[in-house]
Amino acid sequence: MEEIHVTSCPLNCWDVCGLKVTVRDGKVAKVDGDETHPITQGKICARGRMLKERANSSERLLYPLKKVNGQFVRISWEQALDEVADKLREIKDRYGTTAVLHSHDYANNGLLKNLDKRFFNCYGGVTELTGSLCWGAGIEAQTWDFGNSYSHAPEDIQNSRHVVIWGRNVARTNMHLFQHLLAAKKRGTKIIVIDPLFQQTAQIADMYVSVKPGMDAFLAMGIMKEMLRLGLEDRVFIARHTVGFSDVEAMLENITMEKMEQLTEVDRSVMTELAMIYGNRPTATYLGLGMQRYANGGNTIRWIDALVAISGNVGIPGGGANFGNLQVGQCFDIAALALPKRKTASRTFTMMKQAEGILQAANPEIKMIIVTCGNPLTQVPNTNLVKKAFQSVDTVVVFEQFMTDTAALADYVLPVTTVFEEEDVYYSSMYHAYVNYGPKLVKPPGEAKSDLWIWAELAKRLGFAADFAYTREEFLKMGLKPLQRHGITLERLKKEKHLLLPVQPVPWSDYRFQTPSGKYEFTSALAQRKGMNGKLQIMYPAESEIANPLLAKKYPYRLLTIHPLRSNHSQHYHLVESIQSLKIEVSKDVAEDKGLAEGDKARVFNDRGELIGTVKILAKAHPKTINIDEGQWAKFGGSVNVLTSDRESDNRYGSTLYDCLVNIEKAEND
Ligand SMILES: Nc1nc2c(c(=O)[nH]1)N[C@H]1C(S)=C(S)[C@@H](COP(=O)(O)OP(=O)(O)OC[C@H]3O[C@@H](n4cnc5c(=O)[nH]c(N)nc54)[C@H](O)[C@@H]3O)O[C@H]1N2
Ligand SMILES: Nc1nc2c(c(=O)[nH]1)N[C@H]1C(S)=C(S)[C@@H](COP(=O)(O)OP(=O)(O)OC[C@H]3O[C@@H](n4cnc5c(=O)[nH]c(N)nc54)[C@H](O)[C@@H]3O)O[C@H]1N2
Ligand code: SF4
Ligand SMILES: [Mo]
Repeated sequence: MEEIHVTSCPLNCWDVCGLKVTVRDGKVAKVDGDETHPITQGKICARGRMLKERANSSERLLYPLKKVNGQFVRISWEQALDEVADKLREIKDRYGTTAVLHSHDYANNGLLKNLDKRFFNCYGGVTELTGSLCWGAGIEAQTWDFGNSYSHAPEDIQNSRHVVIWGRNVARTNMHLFQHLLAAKKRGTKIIVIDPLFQQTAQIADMYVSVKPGMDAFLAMGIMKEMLRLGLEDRVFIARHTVGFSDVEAMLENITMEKMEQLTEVDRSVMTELAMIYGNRPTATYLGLGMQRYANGGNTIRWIDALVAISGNVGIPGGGANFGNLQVGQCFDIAALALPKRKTASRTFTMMKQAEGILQAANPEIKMIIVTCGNPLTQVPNTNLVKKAFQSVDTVVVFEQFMTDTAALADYVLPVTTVFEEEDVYYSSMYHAYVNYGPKLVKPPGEAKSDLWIWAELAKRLGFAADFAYTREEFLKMGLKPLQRHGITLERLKKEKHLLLPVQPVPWSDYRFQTPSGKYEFTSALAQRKGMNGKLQIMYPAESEIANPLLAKKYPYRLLTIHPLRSNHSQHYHLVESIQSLKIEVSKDVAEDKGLAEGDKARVFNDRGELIGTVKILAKAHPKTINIDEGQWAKFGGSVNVLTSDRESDNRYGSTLYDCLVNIEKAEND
């Protein structure tokens, strides 16, 4: 029997595609795009198609596992749940609930994945992770500037005269924006790409700017200085809707164009041209996550926001400083699902510094880690420290679909369902504002269970069964409740498969900003309330010639660790043979300096660790730049995070994954 169903891609991605899944004899036989989805229109990427392989793989975890004398042995669910619950009870009695750490990330965009928080809050409140490896620095920066991080609707790009793609690898990571760019280009819209690596998106650009990694704030400043010199700024917007502009002017007066050319390695003429582009409204800016993963990352995003603001591109069709689109997630009642008021104790570590947090925790020490929707051993910076920290804890419990590097370290591994094996609704606060319905299409293999089932079973054993005595449908309705008055219900969603959420297609068009002053804040009151300098600043990456010349002498090359093409983070490597090795991409000058040829084995190293891989020479990349894609498994060459730093960004909410100096040398071919 064959049936075709419409559902959603659950992967952590800009696009949240509508999928069309063929089910044959109770198994997923094919994953295609849903042509009726207004944004994604039937086009999906290989990662989405591979959800079939993820579901059907012979490597799926099928039974609960317990480590005994260093080896995993199969145990029953009854035993697994009883033992984990007993430990949770004992920890609560002896040390307090914050002796448990919940380590997680955003592996699945399902609404019901928020029920993990409900479990931990009802348990009493555990040590939670704050900030984000992904976009934390930029979200906080936009919150200081606008009061929130909102993007324009995808179709609004039709109103843009120019589109600036700033540090976003669109063709690889955001394929439907790439489709829009191709269409915009046909209409005559000018496309500008600012990126130290010349990627596929740059190939279609009318103008490509290669910037020195981590120095984008100086580029934005150079453009602004030229804009003010040429009188291209929007004085009406600045006067009516902003505060702190005189601080910006003062800052720009004190820095010369020559200095900015030198810092960015971008010619002044390019800055002048960009000033004219920004002045010739509307210009849309699509910021990626690239330039905010530095120690100065929040400040960088703030300078780019400031450029968008002074050029009058805020709140107008075709404009925008498009970074996150938090208005999407804000449509749902997450608190009704998570019950934050139920916790009576709390402690936080930042996502970046979870390893240090674990190793240094006192009163109470961390006695147990529960990992869900995340693979910290490959994805969190400073892998060697993460490994040490996780190994130091008595009990590590991992809910997983596969035996990842993190699962391999665990004491208990609990097998969970994949997307087509459970019902949920999916959305992402990164790009478009459609919510997609995802029905349960097939039975899970072996004894795999949903995360929700596990939480409910543990809750029963810990005395708060009532908090989980709801059906999936009831939980979904809880989360969707605020949407009812907009006519968005679970029933309609089931019928129509995707619905547009009530968000603003052109944010800030009413100029009512969510900042303390109600205006766009060049100088942030919120930052000042948090005890930080609210002014825009001159800041450098932490691992740079300027900030740390000694380190730069020892490790003269900048390492980027961008997202892989064929895998969503670590989720596909084990399923695609051709990517099961470590590729080291180097700019031409690095290859020349070090006598490296294409295909050579090389060793990349710094004080935190080392990796060995195969050299690929990049035809066009900023000098002194190396890239190793993130997400690789230990058995296929190792995660690049053995090299990255766990330092937090300037505003403390983001990572500094791309702020990393290394050296490279030829390794012996084996
Ligand atoms: N194929 C694929 N797609 C994905 C994902 C995936 O793993 N694989 N992951 C999804 C997720 S979770 C996310 S967060 C998004 C991320 O989407 P992107 O923001 O596109 O992510 P990155 O891979 O970090 O690429 C950022 C770009 O910034 C550039 N860059 C690095 N440093 C700098 C700098 O200092 N200045 C400037 N101007 N540019 C810089 C890099 O060269 C790269 O081209 O992608 C999503 N889509
Ligand atoms: N060096 C470097 N490091 C990075 C990045 C980078 O660009 N460079 N990118 C960062 C970014 S943007 C992000 S978002 C993070 C992502 O970090 P993670 O979210 O930790 O990365 P994933 O590889 O997606 O791992 C998620 C794990 O969750 C499992 N999983 C999937 N669905 C479910 C589910 O429904 N339930 C449970 N229990 N498990 C599930 C998968 O099998 C997978 O092993 O990585 C960050 N790390
Ligand atoms: S990974 Fe992203 S682009 Fe690919 S199918 Fe899923 S949502 Fe679409
Ligand atoms: Mo991310």
